[in-house]
Amino acid sequence: MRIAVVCYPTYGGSGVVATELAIALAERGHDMHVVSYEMPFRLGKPMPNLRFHAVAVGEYPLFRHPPYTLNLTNKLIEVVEEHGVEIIHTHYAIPHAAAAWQAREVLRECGRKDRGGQAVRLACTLHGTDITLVGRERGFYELTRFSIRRQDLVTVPSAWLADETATHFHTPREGIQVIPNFVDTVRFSPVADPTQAEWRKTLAPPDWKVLTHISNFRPVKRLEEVVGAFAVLRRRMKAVLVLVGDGPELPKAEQIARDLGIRDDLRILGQQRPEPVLQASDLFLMPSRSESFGLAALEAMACGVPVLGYFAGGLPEVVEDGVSGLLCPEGSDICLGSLAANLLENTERYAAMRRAARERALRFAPAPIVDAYEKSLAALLS
Ligand code: GMT
Repeated sequence: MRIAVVCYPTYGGSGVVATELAIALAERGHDMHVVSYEMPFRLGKPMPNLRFHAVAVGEYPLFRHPPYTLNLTNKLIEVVEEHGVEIIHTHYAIPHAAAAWQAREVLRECGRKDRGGQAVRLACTLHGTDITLVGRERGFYELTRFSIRRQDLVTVPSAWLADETATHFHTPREGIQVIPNFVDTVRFSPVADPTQAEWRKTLAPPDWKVLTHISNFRPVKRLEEVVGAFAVLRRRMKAVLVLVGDGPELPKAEQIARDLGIRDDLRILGQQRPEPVLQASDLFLMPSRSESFGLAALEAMACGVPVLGYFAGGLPEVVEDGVSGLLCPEGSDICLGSLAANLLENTERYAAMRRAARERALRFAPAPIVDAYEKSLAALLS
């Protein structure tokens, strides 16, 4: 197959999934073209059949906001015609799904007959806030709904997001395919004892516990509840809270920690490769209320780190409560902190949960999930 993949290049789950999938499909011999405004950060591997096409953004004094969607549409038309692309696979609907639809309309009307672009098929993977938050804003809703309905294939990472899409975007539920996120279980793998992990010494004294949260620190991640849960646990044991990532909620979280007298127990690391931090962690906190899947939680589990979160969004489809992690009623950071402390105090239960977390993550290993994408994309051409 010849596929154009459209994604955001920055740190974030949708870009990671799009890039890893493009690499995996290229390894299977497909001709892959990644289209974005910058080279995605995980697309480091040179391969002859995996190319990156940068979208140059139009600058003109008249434009207060450069019209990126138009530049993207034009780039897609060009890539489809030049490389005989058969499928445009967009990740995150806004504005990618609309740009792909526009490109197809142009190609249908005036694409070169000898290039086959007139028959290009459209696939879109919805990731989360394109449906639960941004896509529902009045300024985006109608076009997002329309362009989702114009796709030949729509996939989502969880049944929960499929239901949300059907309910709020009036898309037939049976037409939405659930294909979960996947994790490289070799790159993300546990160490036998997290207290001996390479990074541990730099994070905490030997007898202290390490709790970790990794995200883009946007309001949807509930950073204040991460700190709240940690504060509950900290009253019962010596521990540090490691924060990896960057984003607008960080100053607020620091202030809450200051008010609670635990600011010195925060380890704010900024953007980091997640693996060494996860390998040195005892628990992972993800108290989002509308996480479509929780790729960061899956990466933690692959490193043998049990996850604590809420019975909310798609997280219960990833974390089995009481087995590979612990889930609380939505919004109860006190519950999260207490359960976390109970678990760390029970050495045997904790060890069993570490094993179960890794076992659960192995169910999301790349091969069968890439198979599912490959099959669904191939069906568009048959
Ligand atoms: O929806 C977003 O916030 C953006 C997106 C991203 O680019 O990070 O995250 C979503 O996609 C990931 C990959 O499918 C999921 O694992 C995340 O759960 C999801 N985030 C949310 O739903 C908040």
